[in-house]
Amino acid sequence: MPKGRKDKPRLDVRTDCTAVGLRQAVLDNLYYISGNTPATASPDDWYCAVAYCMRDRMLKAWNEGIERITKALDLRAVAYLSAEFLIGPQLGSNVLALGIAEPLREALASLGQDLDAIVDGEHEPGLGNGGLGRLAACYMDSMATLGVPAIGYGIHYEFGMFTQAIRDGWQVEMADKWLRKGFPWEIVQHEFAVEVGLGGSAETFLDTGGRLRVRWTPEKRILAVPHDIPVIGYGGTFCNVLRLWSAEAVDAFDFGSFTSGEYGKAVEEKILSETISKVLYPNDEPYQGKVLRLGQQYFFAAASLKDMLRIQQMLGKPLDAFHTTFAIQLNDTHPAVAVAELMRLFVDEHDMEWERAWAVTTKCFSYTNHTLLPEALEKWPVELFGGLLPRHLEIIYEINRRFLVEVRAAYPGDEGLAARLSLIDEASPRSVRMAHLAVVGSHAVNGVAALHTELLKTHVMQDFAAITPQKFCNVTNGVTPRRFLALCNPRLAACITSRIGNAWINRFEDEIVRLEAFADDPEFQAQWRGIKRANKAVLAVLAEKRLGVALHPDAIFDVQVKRFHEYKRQHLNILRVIALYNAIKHDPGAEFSPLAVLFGGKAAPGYFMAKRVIKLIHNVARVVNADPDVGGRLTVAYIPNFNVRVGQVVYPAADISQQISLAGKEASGTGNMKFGINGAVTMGTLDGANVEMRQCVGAENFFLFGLTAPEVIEVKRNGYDPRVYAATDPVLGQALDMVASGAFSAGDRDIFRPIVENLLYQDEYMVLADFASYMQCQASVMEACRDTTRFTRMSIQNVARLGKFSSDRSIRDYCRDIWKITPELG
Ligand code: NBG
Repeated sequence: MPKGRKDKPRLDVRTDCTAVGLRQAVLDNLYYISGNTPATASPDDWYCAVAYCMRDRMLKAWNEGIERITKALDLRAVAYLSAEFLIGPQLGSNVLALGIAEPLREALASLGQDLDAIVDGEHEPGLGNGGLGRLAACYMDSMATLGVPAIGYGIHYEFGMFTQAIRDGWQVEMADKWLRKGFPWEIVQHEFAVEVGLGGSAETFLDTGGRLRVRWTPEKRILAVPHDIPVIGYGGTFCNVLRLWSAEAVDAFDFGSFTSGEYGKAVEEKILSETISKVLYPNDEPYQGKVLRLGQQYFFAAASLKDMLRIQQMLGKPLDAFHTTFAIQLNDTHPAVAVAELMRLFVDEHDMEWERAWAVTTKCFSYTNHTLLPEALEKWPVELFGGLLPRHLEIIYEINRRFLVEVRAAYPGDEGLAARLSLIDEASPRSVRMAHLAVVGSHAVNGVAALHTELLKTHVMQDFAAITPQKFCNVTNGVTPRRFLALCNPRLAACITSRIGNAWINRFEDEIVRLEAFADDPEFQAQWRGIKRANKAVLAVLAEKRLGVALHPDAIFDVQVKRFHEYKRQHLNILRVIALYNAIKHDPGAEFSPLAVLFGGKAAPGYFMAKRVIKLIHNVARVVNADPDVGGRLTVAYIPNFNVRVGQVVYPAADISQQISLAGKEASGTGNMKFGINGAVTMGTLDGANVEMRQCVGAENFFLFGLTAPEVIEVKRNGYDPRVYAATDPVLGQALDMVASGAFSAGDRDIFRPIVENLLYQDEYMVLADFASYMQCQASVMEACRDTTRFTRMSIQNVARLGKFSSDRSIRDYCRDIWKITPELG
């Protein structure tokens, strides 16, 4: 440095958070990473430059987070094992966590760029199907915000959830190439890659000490390469990591084959290995027979456990203290094979006594069940399982043998009980019951809403609850108020903050209730309505642009967005629309408050009925929207390709949230909560978490209809005949007749016959039984909406009273009741 020159303090463009520093940092990243100047940069280049800027500012906390887990001897961390993490767009939420939106906005504006446009341009990673994967992401957010050390372990799918397009009303699936332009948030950690075996055989041998041991010789080895994504908590100081494994070939290129001219064979291994993490399986498809899916499950469970053991060894802690380092949460049964793998590692590879290994294993694991639908409980045919994981099958048999010895000792003579509890279903084909493996291998099992846990204990897992009642507990789901209020609804967030300060963002449970004081304040009410209207206008622009459908922001926005499944009953909703349409047609002059009914959600590609319901919605929309008698008072729209990003526009714009599953079928639901905290009032059944939401908001702030779970069982027991309902309710009868007679399909009577016949002759989810009650409920909704003061109060009270449904509360519950971890912050 030449003498005498006055040193200006050096601007650290890698961490500075002023507008000036951020501006320079964006320019530097633009130039040094993508080789662009502002003159040549594309929107993607700008996005990447800003993303790297944020990542740079997360690295300190990120590294501290990794050190925390790998250096602190007395610390217990959560290992959250989940086949899905539906993390959604990253830029907006990271900017929010770091708290630098304003200087960043200013920096970008000075470069002629708009932060919101850049945020909107992000292509989200669709690494999940729906609620389960999104829940995992909300929990990662809450753990980082509360200061709970955690690693999320999952799969780095090359193709996530398919992109949905609609052609002539039918769903068309397209590959989701989310990695095409790279993913700036992740860091690939080649040095922590591990090998995972598959197939082959297991044999016994005598070790040097003369002991009988088992050795598994896999036929195939695959390299699992970790891709780390930072998960930073609100406030920007605490950071955890999401570690997603991608499959690579151990030897990507067989030079021998290449030199002998077999070019295809030279890369065969690479192609086969990479298949493992190629694509996310859509749910709602039968599990049977998908060997690749079991391969995926084992792949990520095994890689994650190896990684944890590496950390344990790095800490210098003995293996039988493994449970003091990690609380391993099984998010559904997808990673349940980890129970057998940890036993294999302990017993076969580290020569631990079976009893000791089992004691440590069961202290590590806990299991969350997410479904009551019997067809969704995973079962693997023994033959398929043994072919892929021969040693694990033996271990499962041994776990089962010991378990059944205990059962028979405690309940002598009750062979029925032993058969029901067995990890093996003896019915043909014999199969491994993954939920049973998860329950037996865990010290805690939880359902995801009070009703769901109750039904688990009294029905689906009744026998386990009888023999080990202490294992069962409830942790009601929650959603992060950061993404699903602060980020997605900035107008409402600012309005709330102006009244109660901003502590609600990370203390939602305690703070949001203070909004109650303003529920009847006319000025606040007017502001509240203005915000809802503005949010609806935003959605209306999107609908106009993407669908060519005109939605009026003064209409009531009535929304059902979620995966398509018969138990969720989108067909009940569309039958309601048809009935309302008929009412208008019957008396076009009668008063009818404008109503916009919106749908969104994907159907599994192989789910015939769900796809047909999507088509029916489109056809009904075409007829209703074009009818001059309706005159725009009833509008139907289907928003394609529903994902996290679309959700962030939809939730803030809803007046009415449709949560209409048949009671006893939806484990919890989380969309219900996302709508609720954005001020939508629920029209719903007593199912899943709706039950608790209604308790919190009060019956007067919830539109209830339908059979209760016990009534469902009762009606079915007495022999449910849907035709009786169709014959005795003329409104329902007419709606069904219209669908059947081709009123929405230009006279084609075939296209929707499967739906109508299924409803009339089967109706497993009791659409017809709940229809009349749903229509009555609709009448009370219309009445409530006519009284704007009353409806606004309902909306405010929904937000104010839903503090419980923050995922921060859920994580505190897990920490206290299951993981025995004390959050470091908050
Ligand atoms: C889903 C349930 C939802 C629940 C989420 C998250 C599966 C297997 N289950 O009701 O259907 O909200 O899990 O717990 O995806």
